[in-house]
Amino acid sequence: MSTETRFRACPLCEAICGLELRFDDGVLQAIRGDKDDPFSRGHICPKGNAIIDLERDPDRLRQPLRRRGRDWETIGWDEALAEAGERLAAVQREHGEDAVGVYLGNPNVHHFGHIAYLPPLLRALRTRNRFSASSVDQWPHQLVNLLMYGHQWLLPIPDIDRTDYCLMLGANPVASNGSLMTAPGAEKRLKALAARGRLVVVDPRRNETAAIASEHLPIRPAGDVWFLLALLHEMAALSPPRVAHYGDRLDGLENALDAVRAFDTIDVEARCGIAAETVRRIAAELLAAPTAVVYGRMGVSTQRHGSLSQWLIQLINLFSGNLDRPGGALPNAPIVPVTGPGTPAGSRGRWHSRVRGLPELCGELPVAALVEEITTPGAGQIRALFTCAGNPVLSTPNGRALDAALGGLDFMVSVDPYLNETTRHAHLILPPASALTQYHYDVYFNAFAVRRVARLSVPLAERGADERGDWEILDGIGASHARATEKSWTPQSEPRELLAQWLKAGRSGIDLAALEAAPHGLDLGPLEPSLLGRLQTEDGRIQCAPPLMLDALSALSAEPPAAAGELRLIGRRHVRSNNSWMHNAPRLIKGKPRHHLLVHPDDLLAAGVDDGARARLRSAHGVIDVDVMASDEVGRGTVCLPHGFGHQRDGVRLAQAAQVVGASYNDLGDPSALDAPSGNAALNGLAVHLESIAAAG
Ligand SMILES: Nc1nc2c(c(=O)[nH]1)N[C@H]1C(S)=C(S)[C@@H](COP(=O)(O)OP(=O)(O)OC[C@H]3O[C@@H](n4cnc5c(=O)[nH]c(N)nc54)[C@H](O)[C@@H]3O)O[C@H]1N2
Ligand SMILES: Nc1nc2c(c(=O)[nH]1)N[C@H]1C(S)=C(S)[C@@H](COP(=O)(O)OP(=O)(O)OC[C@H]3O[C@@H](n4cnc5c(=O)[nH]c(N)nc54)[C@H](O)[C@@H]3O)O[C@H]1N2
Ligand code: SF4
Ligand SMILES: [Mo]
Repeated sequence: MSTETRFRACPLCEAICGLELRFDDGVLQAIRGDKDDPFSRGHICPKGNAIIDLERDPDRLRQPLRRRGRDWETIGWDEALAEAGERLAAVQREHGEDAVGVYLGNPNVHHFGHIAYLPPLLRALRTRNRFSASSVDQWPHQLVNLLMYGHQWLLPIPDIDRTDYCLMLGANPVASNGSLMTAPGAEKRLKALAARGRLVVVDPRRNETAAIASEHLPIRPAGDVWFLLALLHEMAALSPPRVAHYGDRLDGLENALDAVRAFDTIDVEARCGIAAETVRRIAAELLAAPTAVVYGRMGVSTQRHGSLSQWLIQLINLFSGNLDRPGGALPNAPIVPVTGPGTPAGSRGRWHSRVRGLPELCGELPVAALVEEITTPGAGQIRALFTCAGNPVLSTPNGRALDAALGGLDFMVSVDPYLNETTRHAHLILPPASALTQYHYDVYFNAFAVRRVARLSVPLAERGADERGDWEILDGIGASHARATEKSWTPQSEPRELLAQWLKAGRSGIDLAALEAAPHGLDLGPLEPSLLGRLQTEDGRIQCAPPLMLDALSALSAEPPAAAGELRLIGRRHVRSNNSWMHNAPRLIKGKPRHHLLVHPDDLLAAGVDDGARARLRSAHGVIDVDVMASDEVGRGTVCLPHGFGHQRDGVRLAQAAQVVGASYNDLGDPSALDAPSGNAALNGLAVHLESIAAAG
């Protein structure tokens, strides 16, 4: 038997851990964390090991599938790619360019083949009906970066390895491994932080990160904007802004502070459940710490006031002098730049969605509007859909309605290795070859990392002759669409050559040869201040008081306080789940079930539902049946359910996942619940009603 050990970065989550993979006679047998990766230092989670399951999965598609009524037939690549391009072009010829919609899911950003080869295809499709998982995720961050710093990816990263004090809201890196904060082995890093200084977690649930933190402050779902307003207000009462080192590069700070001061009579405890004196103490602690950083993530962004909250977080870091300062929040300076000349800075409102008139953000429309754009007749109606690495039926609000709407499309093509809840509606499924056969470089996650790092992943095996790499599929669709529309199509170089070009353009001095010579990756040092020199706003200053934020803030004053006795739904992630798509991996689904709705015991009593019973959960938009579990991790008024379940649907080819019980959170989702400035979906904080099945009738 021949045994070989090879290395690459994990393609599954933002932590980009280095992996050591053992192949026996060419077959992947074992995976460990790569202890020589200077960034991840041997860390691996159960999902990393589950790559073995993905490689062996008999349900994984390897050749194109074409629908034949209720059945599927396997077809060759040339035929499949030709048909994909031709049918998209045919719909556009008849109904206009916007009649083709696009949905891009989360894994796109995990594969160089997608990062580099999607943009030319999207340019060729010329549709304004572009949607992605960004609008159920980080849009508020992109919008606030754009408004304040002039570029969607001038993103200050919390310097968690060096800070003395971290206030963390709506994030659970111990389960999720950091997000817009690439930090492999986040748990170890945060434990070190808590030992060195203080880690305060603000979250409606005592999550896994709160369990290792110095302190947990339970907050009412979607109450963050009130907490952050009160916090900045208290800071401003305690100290003048510590902003001398920004010189004349600040614009509008006093305006912003005046707008915050206008909220001086708010009853913060009534609004968010955190007492005023606690807010005062946290303000003092933030100002007293030698270095401090506030970080807010998913739980903050996917709620009604996501953008306001992210704006206030930037202002708080700025006010305390910790923006663009070691130990605070600083943008990374990656060797393949995602900001600066030639990169899309971002935009808002260049066009609007047809039905609801929602503004475009950074070239896309809110995915919460996708259903109505498919089902509402008229010029510009979406009649064909291209999905790539996405499962919007389980991931976006109003998933059940989307499930139905997809069935009515004239044509749908999905680039995806699985026949799942979404792709079951496709006419063509184009499955990419394993990531292990592809070149990869983490263009985005190196840019979001808490250190300056770089790591190249080279193919560890050859793809099969009857398989295609992701980049080949995307290029192939573009070429056939161009043929069908009689346009020219210039294929890009192959991934290795393309990456070499990008590295050269980045002028870091690190070229492909240097990356190839460092199979475990390069550590280029800690984050360094660079924001002021990279601002892309028109006047080159930080815009502290963008009119869009000031308007949203004044609208907030009219919002009524939460009604007593209502239940608000929030989500959670588990280290053995990955959004909606890894429940087909046997090693991830074994053990106790993880789909339960967590309910405070008093709320169970009030609802007349027994611990462990199946009960009915209702929102204004849907009904699901859930298994409940009494838990004091959540306070009264908060119930908690993971997303990404709900696999029991006709025609899905996921033998393992089909046995995983649990309903889809997003079947309850309200497509009109948005963070208004960005259009991001307000997934968290949804009002729900719980009752026993018997009472529901
Ligand atoms: N209620 C609720 N909803 C949420 C969230 C939440 O916290 N709560 N989180 C939101 C967030 S943050 C996100 S990012 C979205 C995710 O939303 P999506 O990206 O739509 O969903 P995923 O579950 O990540 O689905 C990934 C899809 O990509 C496919 N795939 C996996 N690997 C590859 C590959 O290598 N190539 C290709 N072509 N396809 C691949 C999978 O089979 C699957 O179909 O969900 C959002 N939805
Ligand atoms: N194991 C695993 N890892 C993952 C993923 C996965 O599915 N599984 N998904 C990946 C993806 S796509 C992403 S975007 C990241 C997300 O990574 P994180 O941003 O860390 O997201 P979550 O782990 O969902 O944690 C969100 C927290 O927000 C809390 N929360 C909900 N509502 C509110 C609120 O109103 N206010 C406050 N303050 N908190 C609230 C929830 O209780 C939860 O603890 O994780 C990535 N990593
Ligand atoms: S933490 Fe993320 S990157 Fe690391 S092994 Fe797990 S899934 Fe892969
Ligand atoms: Mo995400």
